[in-house]
Amino acid sequence: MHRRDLLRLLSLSVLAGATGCDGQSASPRPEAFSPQAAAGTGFVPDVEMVLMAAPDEVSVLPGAPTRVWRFTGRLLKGPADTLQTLPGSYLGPVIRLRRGQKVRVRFANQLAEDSIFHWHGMDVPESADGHPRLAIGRGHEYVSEFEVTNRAGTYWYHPHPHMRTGAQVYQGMAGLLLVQDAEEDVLALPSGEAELLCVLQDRRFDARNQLVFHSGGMMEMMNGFLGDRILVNGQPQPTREVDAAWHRVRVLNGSNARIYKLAWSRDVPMVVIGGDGGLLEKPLPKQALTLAPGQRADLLLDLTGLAAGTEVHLESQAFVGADASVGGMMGMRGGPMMGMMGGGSNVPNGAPLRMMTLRTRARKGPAFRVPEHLSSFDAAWPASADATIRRVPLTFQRMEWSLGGRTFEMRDVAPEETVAAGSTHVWEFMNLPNPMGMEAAHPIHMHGRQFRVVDRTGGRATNTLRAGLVDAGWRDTVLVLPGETVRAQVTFTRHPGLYLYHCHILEHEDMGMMRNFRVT
Ligand SMILES: [Cu+2]
Repeated sequence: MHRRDLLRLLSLSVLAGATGCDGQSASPRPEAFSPQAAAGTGFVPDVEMVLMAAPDEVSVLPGAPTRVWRFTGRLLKGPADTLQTLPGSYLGPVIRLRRGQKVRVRFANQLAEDSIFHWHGMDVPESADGHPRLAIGRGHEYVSEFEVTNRAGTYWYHPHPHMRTGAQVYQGMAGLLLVQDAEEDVLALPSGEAELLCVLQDRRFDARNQLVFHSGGMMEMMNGFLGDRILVNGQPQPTREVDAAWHRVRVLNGSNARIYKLAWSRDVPMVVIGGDGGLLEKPLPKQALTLAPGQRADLLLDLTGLAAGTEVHLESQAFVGADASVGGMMGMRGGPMMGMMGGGSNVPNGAPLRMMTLRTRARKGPAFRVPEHLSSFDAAWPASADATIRRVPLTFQRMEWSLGGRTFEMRDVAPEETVAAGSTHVWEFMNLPNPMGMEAAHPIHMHGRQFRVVDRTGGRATNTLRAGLVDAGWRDTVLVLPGETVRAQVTFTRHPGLYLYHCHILEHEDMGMMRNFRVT
């Protein structure tokens, strides 16, 4: 027996003992698959940590604490600032990694149900990608190992078990992963107190401050779950005292289904410097920024020149709910049928929101000038003339959302879903009209490598989310509005194995709007 296997067995028995777990409640791993073996021998990590998923209680609203499920981290090896706890938040630790680091993560599941988690946006080996067939039961540990090859950017991690992703993320299971590299270092972007991390999520609470999730009602599955309170890092409408200085604001839409149209109050411009997969070529000023579930935005914010005590709010501007959510012949476009069908939230998609307040102090920050040029990596994107073209209709059929005419089967891979490692494809995500009028905006996420948006055609010119879309730069999640076709060019990972692509409205994903692709 290898030493590592012995250690693993020991840690399992320790975990089982710690919870009084008798071992019978722990379900066996559904497939013989050894991440240790897959990662190969001789892997010497620069960073090693335990990420434990377990029930906990946190204070969210005044009064009783809220029961959540959350990740907690413990660093075993690596730089001391690798893990950062967000104060007062149910979110998992912020993990800071550098490009080139070798990382080993020991995922310990102390939840009452199976789980596994995914490094969203990261190009990692199959064994570290969090496919639902790899979910482990309570008391078990899953070891994943990978080298950080992604460029600097804002990534994240969240569970990915079969049909339970929405529920587990909703209970609190998510965290940020920030990658740094030399290209980003050169820019000396605002950091420390001047770097604001904002994870946007919506939740519903009962009278005892406990989370209320959907009941599986038809409209909530069709639309995706919408809460009626917006939380930033797990807190409702937080206010932060900040210097009258430049800030870097990194935003993740970690909501199950809600789309935001982000803007600052006081007409403070939104300066976008990065997206899902790192920095853009140059700063992009926007009036408002559409951010769909799963997507990230990297922003610069100029608060210099503001008098002490000035408040700037992060808002979501109003948009037409039907531009994002399900329509249909049954009069469900926000009509009276909505409530009867279990539409649920009294804060529909598109309702204007105030999410966070920044209040300036008298103190000024260090001088900063926005770089004219951010990244040459971004400019070097070659549009491929000989890419393999594949059409992927997004449709509503047989009362299900589907991808390419199919829904998720644990190991099923269609011929057109089999791709050669390192090959370049253009996948055309076609959000097709449905005879019943059932249509929705779908944020389509591909695991593995980041992709580029080649173009976006069709749809309604009047769609109120369209002006806020940012398709520039490297993306892993792209919002396809009703009637649109988005062409995405991807060069697949060099790691062989089974990966996923899916809608990141988590209720759609859990309903089966997800498929495997196999890299050969
Ligand atoms: Cu969807």
